[in-house]
Amino acid sequence: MIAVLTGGTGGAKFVQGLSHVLPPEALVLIVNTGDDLVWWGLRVSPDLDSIAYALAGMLSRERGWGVDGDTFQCRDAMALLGEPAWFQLGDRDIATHLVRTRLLNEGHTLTEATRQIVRGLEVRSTVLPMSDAKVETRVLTDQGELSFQEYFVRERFRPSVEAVRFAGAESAQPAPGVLEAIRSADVVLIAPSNPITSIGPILAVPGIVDALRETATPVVAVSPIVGNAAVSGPAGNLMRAQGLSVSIGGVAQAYHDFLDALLVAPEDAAAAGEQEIEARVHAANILMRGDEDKAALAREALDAARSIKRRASVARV
Ligand code: FO1
Repeated sequence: MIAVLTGGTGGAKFVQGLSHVLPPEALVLIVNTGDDLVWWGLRVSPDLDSIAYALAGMLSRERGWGVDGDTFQCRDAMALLGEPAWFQLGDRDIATHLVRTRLLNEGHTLTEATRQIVRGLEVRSTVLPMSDAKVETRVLTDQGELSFQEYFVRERFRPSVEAVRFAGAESAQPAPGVLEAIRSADVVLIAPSNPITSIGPILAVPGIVDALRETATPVVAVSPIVGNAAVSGPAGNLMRAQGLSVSIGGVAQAYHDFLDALLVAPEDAAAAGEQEIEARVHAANILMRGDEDKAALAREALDAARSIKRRASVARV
C-alpha cells in the first residue's frame, strides 16, 4: 500500500501518474483540506475533488481542476443575479458540492462524505481528508489577511505574502485511517505540491509529523521546485514568506524531520549534493508534461523508495 500526501494541481497530476502504475486499491491519498471554502452556500473541497476526478479520469487537463469538458451555465446565471463569480464552479462540479453539502448537513463527516463521492465516481483508491475538522489556510498579505482562494484565485497570487497560518489546526485531529496509513504503508510519498499551502496544512494537523518521523516506512518527496523557482503557482513566494529558500534545500528543510529521499530535477542534483541535506537526493524528470511523464515520475519515486534501506529512526534524533 502506498500512502500519498497531496494537494493542489501538481499533486493531482502526480496521483494520475501513480494511478497508471499501481492498482487503484494500493493507493491511499491523504489530502489537504486547508483550501476548502463555502461558495454559493456549498461546501467545496478543491483538493479532495481534484484527486477524486484525477483517479476517475475526469480531471480537466486544460485547467488542472474541475471536470473535463464541464460547462459553466450556473456560474453565468449566478453572475447575472449579482453573485460573486470569481471562483468558477462548473455545472457537473456543482453536483459534487451538492452531495457533499447535503451529507455534511445531515451530520456525516467529511471522511464519510468523501467516501460516498469517491464510490459514486467508481474510484477504488482510498481518499482521505487530512482531518474532519475545519482547518483553514489564511494568507497574510500587504492587502490584509486573505483566505487561500481569495489569495490564489481572486488576487491571482499577486499580493506579497508576509505569513501563512492554518486556522484551527491546533485543535484538529487526523481523519480516521490517516495515521494507520502512514504507519502501515510500504512507502509514503509526498507529491510535488506546494510545501506551504498544500502539504503544510497536512503537517500542521497534530500527530501527522510524529507518525511520519516514527514510521519505519521510507518517506520520499518529489520537489515542486526546479532551480530556484516553483514549477507552477505561488510556492516560491510562500516558501520565502515562511523563511525557506526557494531551492532544493528549502524543500528539504520543509520536510527535514522525516524525509528519506527527495526527487529533484537533474540540474538540481549537483547543487543539492553540496547543501547539507539529510535526505538522499535522486535526479529525475520532475516536469510532468504528459501522461508518460506522470507515469515515469511515479515509477521513479517508487524506485527511490525501494532503494532506501530505511535508516533506523533513532538516527534522526
Ligand atoms: N482555480 C482558479 O484559478 N480559478 C477558479 O475559478 C477555480 C475554481 C475551482 C473550482 C473547483 C475546484 O476544485 C478548484 C478550483 N480552482 C480554481 C483551483 C483551486 O483554487 C486549486 O486547485 C486548489 O485550491 C489548490 O491548488
